[in-house]
Amino acid sequence: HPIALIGAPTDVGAGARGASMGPEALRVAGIAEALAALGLVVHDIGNLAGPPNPWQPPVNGFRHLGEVIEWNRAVHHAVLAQLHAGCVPVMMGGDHCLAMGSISAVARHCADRGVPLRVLWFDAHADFNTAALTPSGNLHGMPVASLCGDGPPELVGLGGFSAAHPALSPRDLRQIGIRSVDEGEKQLVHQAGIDVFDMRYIDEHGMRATMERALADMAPGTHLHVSLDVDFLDPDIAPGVATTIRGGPTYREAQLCMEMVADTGRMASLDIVEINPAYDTHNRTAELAVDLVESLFGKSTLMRRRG
Ligand code: DIR
Ligand code: MN
Ligand code: MN
Ligand code: MN
Repeated sequence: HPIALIGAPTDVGAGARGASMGPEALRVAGIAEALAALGLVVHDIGNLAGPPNPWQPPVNGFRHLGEVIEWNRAVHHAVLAQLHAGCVPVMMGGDHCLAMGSISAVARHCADRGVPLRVLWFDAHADFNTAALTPSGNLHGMPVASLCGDGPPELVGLGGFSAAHPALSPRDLRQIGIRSVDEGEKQLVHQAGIDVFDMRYIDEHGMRATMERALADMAPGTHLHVSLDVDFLDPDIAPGVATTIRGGPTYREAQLCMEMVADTGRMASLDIVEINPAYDTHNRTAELAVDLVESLFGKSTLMRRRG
C-alpha cells in the first residue's frame, strides 16, 4: 500500500507553542525520502488547514475546545479518505489531541469492514484525563479518554461514535512507556482496565518481553495503529518536546519496539506527534523520529526471515 503523509500543523491541544512546526521538521529530516528509499510509494498530501492558536485559558475544563474540534474534523476526514484510497495514513502532528481525529477514522474504517483494531500508544503520559480531572485543560492530555467515550460529545462523536459505542475499547489498546499519570487520571486508567506497560514494567521485564505481550493475541487480519508521542523517548535522545519526562526508553530500546511492530506486518496507520522544534537542537528529534519510522516500515540491518 502507498503511504500518505498528512501534515496537521497545530498546537491548539498543547500547553506550549511549537508542535505546529512538527510536520515541516519531519519533512526537513527527510521522512518521505527515507520511506521511498525502502522501496515504498510515498504521497505527501501536504498540510491540513485549521484555526490558529488563540492562546486562551481553559473554559469549563477545556482549553481551545472549538479549535481542537475543527482540527480533529479535518484530520478525521483526511485519514478516512486515505484509508478508503487504500493508503497507509501517516498523520504528522501537531500535538497529540489530533489522535482523536486519526484513530476515530481508523476505528470507523475497521468497524465498517468488520476488521479487528489494535492501538499501540507509545507515550510518557496516559492521556486519559477528563474535564473534571485535568490539571491543565490541555486536550492533548485527554485523547485516550475521549476515544473510549469519556469526553466532549463533538469529539467522542467523530466518525459517528458515541459514549455508548465509542471508537476505541480499552481492550484494544496497549500503552507503552508510561511514566507520568496525574492523580485522578490514575484512578480512571485503573477503572478502565487499560493494559499499561509502564517504565517499571519495561525495567523489570525488558523491552522484548514487553513488546511480545503488547503484540500478543492479535486476531487474524488485525489493523494495527501506532500512535507515537515522541515524549515516549528519553529526553537525552529526544529533547525536541515541550513535555519531556526523564527515564524513557533508550535509542536501542525504541528501535527494538519499532522493529517488533514491523515484524508483525500489520501496521496500517501511524501518528507521529508532539515534535516541538522550538525545544530541539539541530532537528535531532525529528531525525530520530525518521529513524524510528524507517524501522516501523521494515528497515532492518540484515535480511530477516519473516517470523
Ligand atoms: C498532563 C500532561 N497529563 C495533562 N499531558 C501530556 O496536562 O493532562 N503531555 N499529554 O504530553
Ligand atoms: Mn489494506
Ligand atoms: Mn501523548
Ligand atoms: Mn506525552
